[in-house]
Amino acid sequence: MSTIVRSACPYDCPDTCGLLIEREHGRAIRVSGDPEHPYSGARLCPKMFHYEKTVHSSRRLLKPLLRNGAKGTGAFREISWQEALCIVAGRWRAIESTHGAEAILPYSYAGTMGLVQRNAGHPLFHALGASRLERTICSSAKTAGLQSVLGNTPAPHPDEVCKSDLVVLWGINAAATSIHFLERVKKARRAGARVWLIDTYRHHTAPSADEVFLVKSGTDGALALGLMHVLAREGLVDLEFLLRKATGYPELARTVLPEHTPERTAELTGIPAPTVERMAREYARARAPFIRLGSGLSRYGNGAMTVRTIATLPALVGAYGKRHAGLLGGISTGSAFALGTILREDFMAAPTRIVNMNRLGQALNELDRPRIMALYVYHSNPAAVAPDQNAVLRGLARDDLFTVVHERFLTDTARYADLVLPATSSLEHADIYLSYGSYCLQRAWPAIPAVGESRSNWDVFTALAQELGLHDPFFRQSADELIDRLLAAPAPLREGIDIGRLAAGIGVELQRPPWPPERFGTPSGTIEILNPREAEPLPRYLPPHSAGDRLPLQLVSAPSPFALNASFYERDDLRAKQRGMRLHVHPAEAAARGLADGQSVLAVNSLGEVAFVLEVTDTVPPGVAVAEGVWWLEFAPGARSVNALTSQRLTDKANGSTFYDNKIDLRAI
Ligand SMILES: Nc1nc2c(c(=O)[nH]1)N[C@H]1C(S)=C(S)[C@@H](COP(=O)(O)OP(=O)(O)OC[C@H]3O[C@@H](n4cnc5c(=O)[nH]c(N)nc54)[C@H](O)[C@@H]3O)O[C@H]1N2
Ligand SMILES: Nc1nc2c(c(=O)[nH]1)N[C@H]1C(S)=C(S)[C@@H](COP(=O)(O)OP(=O)(O)OC[C@H]3O[C@@H](n4cnc5c(=O)[nH]c(N)nc54)[C@H](O)[C@@H]3O)O[C@H]1N2
Ligand SMILES: [Mo]
Repeated sequence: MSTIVRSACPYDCPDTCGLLIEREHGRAIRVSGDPEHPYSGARLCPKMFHYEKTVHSSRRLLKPLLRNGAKGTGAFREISWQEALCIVAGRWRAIESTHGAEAILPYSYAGTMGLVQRNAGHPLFHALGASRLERTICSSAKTAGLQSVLGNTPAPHPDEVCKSDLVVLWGINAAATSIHFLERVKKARRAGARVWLIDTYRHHTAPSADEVFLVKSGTDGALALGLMHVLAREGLVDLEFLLRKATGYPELARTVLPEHTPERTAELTGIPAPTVERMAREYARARAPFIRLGSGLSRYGNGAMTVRTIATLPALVGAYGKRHAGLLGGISTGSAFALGTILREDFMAAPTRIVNMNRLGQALNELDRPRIMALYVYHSNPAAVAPDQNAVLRGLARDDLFTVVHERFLTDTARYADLVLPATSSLEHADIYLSYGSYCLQRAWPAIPAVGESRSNWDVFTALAQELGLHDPFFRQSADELIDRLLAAPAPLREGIDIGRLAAGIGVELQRPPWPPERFGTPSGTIEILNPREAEPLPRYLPPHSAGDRLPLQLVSAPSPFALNASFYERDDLRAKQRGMRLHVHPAEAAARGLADGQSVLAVNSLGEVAFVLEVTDTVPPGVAVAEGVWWLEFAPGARSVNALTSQRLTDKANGSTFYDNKIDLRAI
């Protein structure tokens, strides 16, 4: 007899879907979308549709493993949890006494997004006095760009898009990364809206758009300025709105916009001047133009400024003052909880060193005083996902580095560990989930018992705390007790939520923000086109890092619909759908090099060399090479995957990653 229980998708995706799990004899046998979930409903993506294949994969780690061969080779023997915890505590205490606790570095990101499991390590590492990780691999530059103009103004509810008449999908492959938002866009389209896609190649979302505009990588800021130039020149600006709700338009119009003529815009972006003019007119004429902004275009040296410039555009036509219009970059509902209750920065005796996660290669190889002697990786796979893979692997191979990896699978990172600890999947532990693409909140209880001897992040960190002799009662509570404590503290965003449904494990909606906003969340309460607190008070065009690079092809390493960064590569079915680790280039680029579809090729730059299977396709414009997915080395055609070609350089603000801002050349193998 099977039963159906509820759970939430734990992955780093804006949708955070509600799940129904069919359970039989302690195993998940079927996974489907929860029709009662207010945002995601019954449909699931191709990855979660068979989540049970991940949960019960024959690749799951079942016991703690101790290395008994060279690093990277994957040679381990099984040990008990008690031995494992004792080894970690012993090595950390020894490192602390010879090098200081800052020689210990935690490394985690977003393998699970639940508030408790994701942040479970912070209290322990703060209490130890370990180095702190600056977690800016994803979209910190995007956040900084949006904040510069809009402060902490809440984003529009995603349902607003349903009644827009012009939807601009700007640098977002929604068919891969936001399928439930795309459903809403399709609804708007059926009601007559036009849909534009502005991207670097024609991907899986292109069929859902009426028009696709391909920009040169990293130049979207110039496109936004060009559109604003035309709006200003042709009197299409809503001056009355700007006067009431924004500051700095006159300065922008006087000093920045004049040089961004359609001709100059065409030179910078590759979009023809008459098209720029037409886009501006149609955007201005729309009743409710709605921009959904992705994150890819912020992963460039100019990423924060690009986002800031795009965020300025809707102000010029008064779109921030209308229903069903404006801009949605991401939803921030962290204030629904007092996160300090989990993060416990107060456990730090004094502020410790901060290490940027995008520069792990540099940190492991070069950082000094103290040198990093212990690395603890949990729900992240830096050997695959971090930039400059050659530097990361060189660091991980250091014999004097004590590395612990807490994982569900023997990932590329786990292969370099001294000690591997088996982790539960989301179906096996408790958590509470916010979303960055909707206003939903969901609590989840374990749906099945832990697979093998796997343990949750929370359980491992509390066990380690005991082993290390940390006696604060904080470390003696269960994940559920911590969740109860979080829920007990009131917060305006949670007012009026359906407590009964939350307790039943059903997704509930937080308070909907008013849209359009009455007042903007900036110090002046207006849209700050001119922001006096910025080093650059006005938006302007900054070129990407790679503008100065002479190699011929821009490398765009974009999301795959059949993976999530380096997650889901354990799945044979999903890897088969990707048909191998491919590099997509235009027929002209292939012909110029005498390369044919399906051939093995080598992509090269100053950082590394990566073998791919070539895919020749006119969905990618000349001058661009697209690699979808972040492949495990185990399944790569050569010894490296895409991040051997990406650099550790950071964005213009907020120390973000620049994954897309790299160039390569290509040759036959
Ligand atoms: N299936 C799937 N779902 C995912 C992920 C995944 O890898 N696969 N990743 C998850 C994660 S971690 C995140 S952060 C979110 C969002 O994940 P993101 O990686 O931010 O993905 P998107 O927002 O869809 O945007 C990426 C798009 O930006 C485009 N792009 C790159 N450079 C430029 C440029 O210069 N200009 C323009 N206009 N476009 C550009 C790429 O071609 C791509 O289509 O999705 C999450 N969901
Ligand atoms: N070239 C290139 N590189 C990229 C990107 C790109 O677009 N191109 N995208 C970047 C982005 S946007 C992001 S957000 C990062 C993501 O980087 P990561 O957060 O490292 O993401 P994943 O690759 O999903 O790896 C997560 C790991 O966590 C493990 N895991 C899952 N649940 C649990 C758990 O409960 N406990 C423990 N201990 N482990 C668990 C999974 O098995 C998986 O191996 O990658 C970045 N890297
Ligand atoms: Mo991300």
